[in-house]
Amino acid sequence: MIMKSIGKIPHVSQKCERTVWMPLFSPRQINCVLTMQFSLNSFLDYVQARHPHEPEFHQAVTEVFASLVPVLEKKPEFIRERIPERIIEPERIISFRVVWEDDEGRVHVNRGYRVQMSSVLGPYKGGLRFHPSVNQGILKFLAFEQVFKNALTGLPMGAGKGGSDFDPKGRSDREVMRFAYAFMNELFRHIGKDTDIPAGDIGVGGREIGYLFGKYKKITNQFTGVLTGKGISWGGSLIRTEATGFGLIYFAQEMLVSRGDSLKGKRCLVSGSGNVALYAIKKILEMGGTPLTASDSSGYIYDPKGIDEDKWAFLVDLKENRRGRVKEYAERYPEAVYTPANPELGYNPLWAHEADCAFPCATQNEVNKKDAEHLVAGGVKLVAEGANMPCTIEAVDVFKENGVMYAPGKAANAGGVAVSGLEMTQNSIRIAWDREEVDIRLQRIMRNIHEECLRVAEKYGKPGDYLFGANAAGFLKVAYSMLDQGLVG
Ligand code: NDP
Ligand code: 2IT
Repeated sequence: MIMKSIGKIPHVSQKCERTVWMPLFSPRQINCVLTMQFSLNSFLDYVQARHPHEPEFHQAVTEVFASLVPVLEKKPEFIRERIPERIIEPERIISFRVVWEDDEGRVHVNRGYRVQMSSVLGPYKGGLRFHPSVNQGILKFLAFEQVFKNALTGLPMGAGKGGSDFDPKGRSDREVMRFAYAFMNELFRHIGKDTDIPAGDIGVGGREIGYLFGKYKKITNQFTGVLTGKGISWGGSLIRTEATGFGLIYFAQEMLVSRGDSLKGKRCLVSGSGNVALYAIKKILEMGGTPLTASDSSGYIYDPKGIDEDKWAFLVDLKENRRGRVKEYAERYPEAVYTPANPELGYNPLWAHEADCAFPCATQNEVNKKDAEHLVAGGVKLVAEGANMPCTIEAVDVFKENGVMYAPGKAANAGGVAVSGLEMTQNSIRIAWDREEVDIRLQRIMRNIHEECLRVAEKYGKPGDYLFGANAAGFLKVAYSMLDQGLVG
């Protein structure tokens, strides 16, 4: 067995997953060890030593490779060809200075990035995040997740992620425009409709894509599908705005239907109030469920009567047009309770309400072990991730131990990038499909991802394990394609 044989190698600690790789072997010996065998602990030590100070990236790699041990055991050619080491190494990382001027004439300096992770299945594809927490490690984790997610969609897309530590909150439209222009002044030389196609993520929505696209067009003198999430009148796709949230709920519905159940009548906890959360809430309503919560970084609202169509319209106007805070929801609807965020608590009380389903749609690591225990105690039977890696590894363990159905983001939130792929197709053939056409294709893609996760999980003797199924199905597609293309793959 692979794990056992590695356990005999001296000086490679098996006690702690976070020990630093000790260079007690020559590079040739290490190469030999890695070529013949795979050990999760040794591999994670190697990742730690090679990519230090990037906890989110380590977390994402750990979660994926913990699943992949049974896959790698059956495929020695992946170890021989160093697929694990290759797949975690970005093909290219671009980091650049972004200088812009605010409305008072003050000069600001931000850092911009694009992590071009994998082009084995198609041009680099993935969002841009504008948030003060952005750093290289966070973008590497997001780009790594994107590799498997994009593979699962079945569309010809490689993977990338980018962004900046710029904080759009409280900035005027003109300030956001000047920042976006300055960002594109450098990014434009690294992207293109057949090279790398960015889109939105946290802090990057229709407004930002508009400024970025306008600047790209101006510099290059080309009107191409270089970005997705564009406005409908200038090359965007219908349903792209709704796609991630809609796709998430289509996926959850598939999960429930596979157990002879449905979303009808289900009480749902949703975090976030951005692009993903808003359209997840909308689709929960359409499916006959009751959304009970929404949040932003300042706090959350709990509406015991449920967020209905009118309240949803209020929330959309508040968030998309007025860029307000969810607190205003409770001021408008007194039956709702607003609870300010309190990080010192060590858990988020949003997840402690009684419910049937939970959809974390804000950001990474927003559901920890304690939150997961609260969800289980509150009766939640299904957790599907709208955000990327919102649940910690310990939280996922709690779901597993308690029989909670759990779908990782790389499967459940793939609807956004899937419709981005459909936007690229429409741009290429210079046609705009109607809403129904795009929605049907989105539903079909989410159904296929659901089936593929279950099929691969079943094949490896892990029926119903969506985490394993998503990681293994995504990995196998990418790994075989890398073998096909040789060492540049
Ligand atoms: P938005 O910027 O539209 O909304 C983000 C929401 O999450 C806001 O309500 C925001 O509150 C909240 N939030 C962000 N950071 C934090 C934080 N550190 N703590 C608490 N709340 C926070 O982003 P999206 O809805 O597009 O993205 C949400 C998640 O979904 C991300 O993980 C993203 O990577 C993922 N995703 C997005 C896709 C897309 O197509 N947009 C596709 C697939 C996944 P506030 O306004 O106060 O910051
Ligand atoms: O995380 C994601 O999948 C996204 N932010 C969407 C990426 C895209 O290219 O549409």
